[in-house]
Amino acid sequence: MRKALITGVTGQDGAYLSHFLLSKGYHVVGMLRRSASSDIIGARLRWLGILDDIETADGDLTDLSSLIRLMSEHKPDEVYNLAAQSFVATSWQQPLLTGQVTGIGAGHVLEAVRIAHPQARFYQASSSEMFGKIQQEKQSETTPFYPRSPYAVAKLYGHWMTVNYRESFGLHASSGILFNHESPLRGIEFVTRHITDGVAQIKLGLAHELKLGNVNATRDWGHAKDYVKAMWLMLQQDVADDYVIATGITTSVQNFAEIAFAHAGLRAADYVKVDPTRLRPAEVDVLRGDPGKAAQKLGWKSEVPLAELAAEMVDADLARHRAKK
Ligand code: NDP
Ligand code: GDR
Repeated sequence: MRKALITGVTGQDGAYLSHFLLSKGYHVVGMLRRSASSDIIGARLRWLGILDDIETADGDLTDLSSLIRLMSEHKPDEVYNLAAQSFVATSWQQPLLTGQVTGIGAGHVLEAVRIAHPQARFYQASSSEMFGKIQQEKQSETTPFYPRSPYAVAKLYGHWMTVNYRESFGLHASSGILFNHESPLRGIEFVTRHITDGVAQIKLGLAHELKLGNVNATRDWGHAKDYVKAMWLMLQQDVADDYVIATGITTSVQNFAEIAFAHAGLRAADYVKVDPTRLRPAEVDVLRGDPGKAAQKLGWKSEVPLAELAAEMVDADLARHRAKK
């Protein structure tokens, strides 16, 4: 039985990736950091009905010794580094912590692999945020980076360390440059989930307006369950490499809100209020990925269209709020 170690297993992608790997017959070890709320941190895994199907192990991205111990004890075939301080807006409030977790943390995992188990195949969760102030209209693996937040700067460190450890030490280390991907398990602070949760609350009479920041920003949004498959495909290749994972279509926040409200039979214009306190110190105005290399080399493509994704998210939020009522 093949064994995978996942950092960030309690997050959106960790939950979907665990589900996918279990369906492929893997033994999944999920690294958990210590929490005073251990009863709720497995909520996403529970939602997918797999909390009891994975093995959990203590560790923290900022604690190299815990990572080395994990590699030597479990000797995983595949290591997926998904853990991060992943909310861009928070990275201006906690820039150094973001650097330590999202940047240096990736270095720690690479070091643990190199020291304790260099045979493992390694996946780094890189991000389209690294393109930031875009240098090309469609961003591919060869597009120059221009990070616009402490989060993106930290992700660049993790990305280049992955490339460097592959080139320096021959590790099978791949970096997935993933564009935004969403689901009913998306954190509530991210804009799509903030919108679908707001739509559900308004529909059920629990709220009367939805505050948003920059509604003109556009993103290339796909479904998380499609994107975790791409992570796995990267580690099945004979040669490690870097891949952009995206739909190739970009949509504004405003447009996403209109789609989500319409699904609930409402008009976004009646409820959306722009709140300047939600604007960021520096914005990534537009992102649109070119998934051509992933299509050609991995045989991967995004399957779920945006309207279907938004509908699934609104329906899940409606069901959650109805259950609470
Ligand atoms: P989430 O924010 O949902 O999950 C982040 C995970 O990291 C959680 O499990 C969290 O644990 C864990 N974590 C945070 N700090 C530490 C730490 N110090 N030690 C150990 N674990 C820690 O992120 P997503 O699932 O959305 O994203 C997965 C990865 O992919 C992240 O690295 C993100 O930056 C990157 N990414 C995401 C994209 C997206 O659109 N979703 C696009 C491109 C990249 P806890 O539950 O305890 O807080
Ligand atoms: P992003 O996701 O920063 O792209 O990072 P987020 O959903 O937070 O923002 C997307 C865009 O929407 C604009 N926006 C708002 N954002 C939030 N959160 N709340 C609002 O009310 C709001 N109004 C407008 C933002 O300004 C931005 O332009 C996500 C994370 O998952 C990262 O970890 C990942 O690397 C990238 O996607 C790819």
